[in-house]
Amino acid sequence: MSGVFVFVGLFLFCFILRIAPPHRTDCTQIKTLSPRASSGVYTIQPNGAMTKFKVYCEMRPDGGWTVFQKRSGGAVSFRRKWAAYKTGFGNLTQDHWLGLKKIFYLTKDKSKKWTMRVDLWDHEDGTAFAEYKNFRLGNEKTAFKLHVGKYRGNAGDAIRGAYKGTDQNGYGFSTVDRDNDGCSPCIFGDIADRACTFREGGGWWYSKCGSANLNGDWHSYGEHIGWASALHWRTWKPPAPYSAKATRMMIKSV
Ligand SMILES: [Ca+2]
Repeated sequence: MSGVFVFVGLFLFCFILRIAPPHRTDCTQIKTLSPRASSGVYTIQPNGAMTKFKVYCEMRPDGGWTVFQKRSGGAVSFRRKWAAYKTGFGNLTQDHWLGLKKIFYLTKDKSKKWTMRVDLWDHEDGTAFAEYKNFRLGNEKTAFKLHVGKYRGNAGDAIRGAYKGTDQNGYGFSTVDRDNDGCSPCIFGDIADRACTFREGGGWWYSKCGSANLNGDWHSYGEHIGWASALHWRTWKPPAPYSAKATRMMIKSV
């Protein structure tokens, strides 16, 4: 008789496992499981993350993308310290930075490979993009070191840089209160800077400053050319520093 109960119990246990929804690890998985899922805010818990957190998912025909940076105006300041860049700030449905720790948790899962996409919008109704294979961040001990693989796109590979010796791939993150930028000092013409954040404001994977920084101050049309601190992708619109009207950075697992 007890054998029957064990059998029924096992059957029920397996049944519950079958119908329990798998926990959501990232936007790509959500889109794969629910192909008609729409763009919006979802709660996820990547494998290896201690807690759940919310992200904005950009659902596109090529998959679900987890957004980690969005700029579209000056309402949210990106002049923030290490602690803010680590945990994230802003409003997920509007301008925000998801947080280095969350990006780290997403990309530390070695069973997945990640593509990072940068979308840029200019002030003249133009757009451009850059995609990088094998994107991941190191842990906090490495200052969330940036790793990117092969580039493709039409915005140029600003992470590897428009100038020699400014490759941001393999560099740690810097903020006004955490200097990992490789300048001690850097010489720009007749100016010597010890920290890129003095010029650029927001946090980034600066490498002797370099050619990419989408976390500087936002500038409106008419004020969008020539500022050191702005939304730069120098391979896109050289040579004068051009500040994008809007930007988005996001990742997709493959
Ligand atoms: Ca420095």
